[in-house]
Amino acid sequence: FSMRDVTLILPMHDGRLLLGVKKRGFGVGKLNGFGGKLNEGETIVEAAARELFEEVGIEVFADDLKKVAELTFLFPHAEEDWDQVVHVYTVNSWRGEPVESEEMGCEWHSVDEIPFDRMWDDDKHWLPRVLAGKFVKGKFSFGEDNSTITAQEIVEEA
Ligand code: 6OG
Repeated sequence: FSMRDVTLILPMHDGRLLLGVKKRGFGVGKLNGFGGKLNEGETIVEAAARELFEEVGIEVFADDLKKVAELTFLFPHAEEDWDQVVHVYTVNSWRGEPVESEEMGCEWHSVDEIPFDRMWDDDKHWLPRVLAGKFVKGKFSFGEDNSTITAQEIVEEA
């Protein structure tokens, strides 16, 4: 089997990061970037642009998406389809104003005060490096509760 590709997009403006609050599904209640699975026939950046529009109402050009990380998440205690490769992008220009959707609320946070306690356990490990301008490759395994990290590997590329 091959792991599914998923997108995660972090809109940034003026030293602040726009984060979504997931209202349902995988990771409900957590603060996170925007994104999700690919539709049939879509490229990863097309999927990223679509998810941004669907979840928070902003429109981006594919060329403005900057890939900043590639993260593999393994959930040995969950069903196999939880395992995923998350392609992470930042974007700093878009059309429209962020709006809440049925699926997602949204909040701006200063890059100096990211509320890691409200985010996935892995974020505190890779997001600070991304905010410092690094490209990060990471692999995280989660324990029986499917939310605590039991093993991790992070490689930073300049
Ligand atoms: P759906 O599969 O519900 O979208 N995602 C994660 N993001 C972070 N920061 N950490 C994780 O640690 C994550 N696992 C999944 C990818 C799920 C969304 O949540 C992200 C997608 O943007 C395990 O459609």
